[in-house]
Amino acid sequence: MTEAVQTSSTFTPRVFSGIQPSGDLHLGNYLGALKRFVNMQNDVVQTLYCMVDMHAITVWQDPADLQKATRELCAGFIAAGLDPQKSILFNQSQVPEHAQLAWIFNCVARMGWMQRMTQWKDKSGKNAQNMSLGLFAYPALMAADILIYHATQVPVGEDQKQHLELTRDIAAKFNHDYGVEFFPITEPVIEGAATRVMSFRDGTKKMSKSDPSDASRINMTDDADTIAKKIRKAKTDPEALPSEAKGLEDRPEARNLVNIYAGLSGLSVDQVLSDVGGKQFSEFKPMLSELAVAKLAPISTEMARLMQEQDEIDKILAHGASQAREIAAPILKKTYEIVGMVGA
Ligand code: AQP
Repeated sequence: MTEAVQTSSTFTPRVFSGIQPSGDLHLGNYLGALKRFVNMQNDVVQTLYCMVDMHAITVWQDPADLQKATRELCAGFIAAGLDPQKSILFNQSQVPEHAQLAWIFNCVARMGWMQRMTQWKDKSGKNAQNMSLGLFAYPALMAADILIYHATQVPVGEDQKQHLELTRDIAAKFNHDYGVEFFPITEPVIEGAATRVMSFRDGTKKMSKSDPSDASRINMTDDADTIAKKIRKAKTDPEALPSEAKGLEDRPEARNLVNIYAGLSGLSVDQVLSDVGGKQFSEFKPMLSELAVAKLAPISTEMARLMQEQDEIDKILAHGASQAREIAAPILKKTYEIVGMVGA
């Protein structure tokens, strides 16, 4: 049995999170994840943020689109406030240790655990037999993304909570099976008013890159007119806004727009409602548009500028990948030793 090298209580605080370059970065990704990546950049010692291109190919991606989306995502990270001098920014496929650890975790995780994942069930639907094996194994790769850095905190949107729980289960089972305390039991960080931004067309469905309707989401590349038009057309109900949060129960579309206002302004839902309670949507939507344009237009302008400097983006990704490998390689080596791989 291998000796424990580090116990959970002694893990250095480290933040990891990722976003898939599987389409346009949208408002849900921004409020649920990216905006909070930026806040944490200033809070903790080391932050690693990844463009998870290997996750993206679990469903078909046109190669040229994948390249463009990866660079655009990196531009979005930087335009939103991530600083390559402070955070390690890289794309997943440049750090092969993710895939190597994922194989070990494929052998730790159980089929039943994967079958219970709601994202797998939602994405595979009635067509599971035709889905890629990668889509099924997605949460084991996600566990590897996190644990290859011994990350202790992972900022994510609400939809990733179950995958984070599975990451904890994989770490605990590995530690138990091999009699070590090698992997930390990572904490999900799911905070703020907008941890689950919903579609503008259906307040019961998550805002998502893969929704075929572009009107269902605000893309971070949308210009001011497009943002205003999408908010104007967003589905609502005929009632005026309530003055208290409990008045939003059973009103998913109204709740969504109020949550977005709170997320963008930094106010709590109660504070927003104390200002806008009693107003009709005809009055509230222009307020929301103005706020969204003020917060998002500078990001999209900066993204467009950075996209003109692709060599610079590629350099940032390559440099970030080499920094990430410095952390990942010894953790993989130790994992191989624990597992009993000769030559590790
Ligand atoms: N609607 C959302 N509200 C709040 N947070 C969200 N996130 C995604 N959608 C929302 C958070 O963004 C981060 C990156 O997500 P991802 O791109 O890796 O995967 P996803 O959750 O599957 O996002 P999409 O847009 O729905 O992509 P597709 O359509 O390709 O599957 C995560 O932290 C996520 O919680």
